[in-house]
Amino acid sequence: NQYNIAVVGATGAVGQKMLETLEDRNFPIKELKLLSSSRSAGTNVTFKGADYTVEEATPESFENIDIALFSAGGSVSKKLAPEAVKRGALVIDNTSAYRMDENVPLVVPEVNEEDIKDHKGIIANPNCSTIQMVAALEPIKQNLGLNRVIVSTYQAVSGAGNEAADELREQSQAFLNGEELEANILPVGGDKKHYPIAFNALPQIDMFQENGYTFEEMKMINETKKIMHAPALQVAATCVRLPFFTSHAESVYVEVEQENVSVDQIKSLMTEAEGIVLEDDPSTQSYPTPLSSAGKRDVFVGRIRKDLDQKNGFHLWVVSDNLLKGAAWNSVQIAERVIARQWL
Ligand code: 11C
Repeated sequence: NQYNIAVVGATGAVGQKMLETLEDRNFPIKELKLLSSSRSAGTNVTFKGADYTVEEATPESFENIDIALFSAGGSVSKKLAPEAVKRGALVIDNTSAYRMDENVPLVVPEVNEEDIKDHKGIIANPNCSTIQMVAALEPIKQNLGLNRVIVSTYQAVSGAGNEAADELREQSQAFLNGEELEANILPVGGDKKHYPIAFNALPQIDMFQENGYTFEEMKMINETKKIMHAPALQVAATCVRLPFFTSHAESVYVEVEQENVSVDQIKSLMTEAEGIVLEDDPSTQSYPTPLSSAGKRDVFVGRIRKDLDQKNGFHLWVVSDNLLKGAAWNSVQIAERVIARQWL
């Protein structure tokens, strides 16, 4: 069987990776429609050697579409995802528009694939920093029980889109030339103040919420509980943007339920888990980094240590390509599972 696929937001950082991933996976595509906001319509894009012109997304664009992959921002998803569903398409939405909607499954296939079957036309793809963390946490929860998670992130600029990546490039050049740095986008396009990201670290990703956490931090907290079916899990997050282009890294502290757990037990769980690669050997300085994981679909885990004071506490270092497992690959993986399990 082959399917009619629409990619909404085809010219964005995630949209481009969606196309690369569909091509790499040789996804069974009958017809491909590339859509965007009016601003990027008319752009030419190549897929499997053929040229496509990106069209402006309208409700009628979704006639005869089987699966629509959305990543053109929350407002586009809010407006057009219901139109796509009305016309019979399954929407896999990579924005935060529907993630916490109780009628919408929020899915990381390695963690909660079965939730897909309850979909009512929309399946949400979680936030990138959430996806890689829950992929590593789930085998721990399943086998050892999990009470508490405290995460600090080290996130790439591409999470904030192509314009943020351009800003890092320009500021880095300017910094090395001894020029003044111009900041117009980061930490958040829509916020009042902007700070340079080049040679800097910004402890703000997305807008501040009333409780003092940023929206990115609250996404990690709320999405983790929903995906893992663990409303009582204690989760705290601090999200930080750093000056590199690809892959998010995370320092994750966990407290497990089971007593007397060893580091080797956690290492074995990571080795056996689907989609996880263990890179952890201090004797050979083996651990994952943003550069070493960029362009790969897996989640990489290293630096596993026992806490020195808390007997059930462990520290992990979790790294993954934010545009692949964090976005495009997770979405395409959901589409593959939907087809394999006949849940369309
Ligand atoms: C970032 N995690 O790195 C964000 C990007 O909710 O899908 C992903 C935003 C989202 O800025």
